[in-house]
Amino acid sequence: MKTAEMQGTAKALVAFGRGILAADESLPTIGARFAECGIESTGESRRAYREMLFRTPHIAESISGVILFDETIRQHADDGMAMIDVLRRQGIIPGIKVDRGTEPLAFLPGETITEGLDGLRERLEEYRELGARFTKWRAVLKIGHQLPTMPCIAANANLLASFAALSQEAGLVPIVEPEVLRDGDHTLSRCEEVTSQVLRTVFQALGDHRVELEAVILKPNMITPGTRCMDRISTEQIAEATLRCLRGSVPSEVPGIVFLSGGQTEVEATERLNAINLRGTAPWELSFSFGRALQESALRTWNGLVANVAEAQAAFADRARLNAFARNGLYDSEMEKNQHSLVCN
Ligand code: 5MM
Repeated sequence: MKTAEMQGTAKALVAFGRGILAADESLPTIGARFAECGIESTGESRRAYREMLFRTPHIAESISGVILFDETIRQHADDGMAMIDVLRRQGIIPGIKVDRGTEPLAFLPGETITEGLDGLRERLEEYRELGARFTKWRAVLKIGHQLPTMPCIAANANLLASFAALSQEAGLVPIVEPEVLRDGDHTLSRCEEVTSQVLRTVFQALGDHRVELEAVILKPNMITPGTRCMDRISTEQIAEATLRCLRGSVPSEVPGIVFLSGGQTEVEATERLNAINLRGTAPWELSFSFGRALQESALRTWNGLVANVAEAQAAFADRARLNAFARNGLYDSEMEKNQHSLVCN
């Protein structure tokens, strides 16, 4: 019963023409994003910002699910409705980030482990009771001189698998996010090599932990060169390398792959998602679970002011719609010119 429900949820999350909004920024991350716009980060400003996003008219046409932060799942909208019900009323599936961030790994300088397994079984029960239907856990891998190390990859893969197993035990679909960071001067092929190794290790661990792959969603990075790499790489090369990596690492039972944006610009992330979807058939749905690449224009437009809500919602709706097109391979860069809001001050 639980398995059938989870498979249905997983399919709905990666349904044709829709994708996921990652709105699960932890307090330091949302604080940094707000600070860039001069907005003070308080419980109330975070609540108002997220209510603005979730109440965007017709947003469920492009957004299938939203990943929430623990604070948000307990908050209420201006009219007293639980935030999670604002999403459900829109026809959006609520999910929850359950990891508790990263800590440095002892004796492995520059590498981190993701924490959050302690008490997770009880927290998952509570989140399901509150209405969440999927979960997310992010592991962070850094490319550098002799990095990432195998112990770091293996430790994070095992934690992702433990998280996924516990989530499914609670009837929640796990989004497994092993993010290989873009920071660095590494080449496209180095990113492909590392990401392939990470993904293979993660799927080995998921199998060892008897996780049902039909009820798992993978949230990987696209294969890109490092942010300080000087090579000129085309969108098509990125799409080709990304698909080659996924074909060699991700079992076909997985229903969907939703990319993180990882600091790409909004337009870059959309163009690359589109190119990936244009390159022929793949066994999985290929969609998005962007944070920054869905929110950047909306956040800058909102700027903490009630007066800007409608315009910010238009900016969010535009970006979500363009990514929904890209997720179907139907995006064209000309579409960027016809949006409501071309904002970024
Ligand atoms: C939205 O940011 C998420 C939370 O990150 P922190 O725990 O570090 O605050 C993050 O996991 C996000 O879901 C993914 O990294 C994708 O976001 P981007 O911005 O890379 O698309």
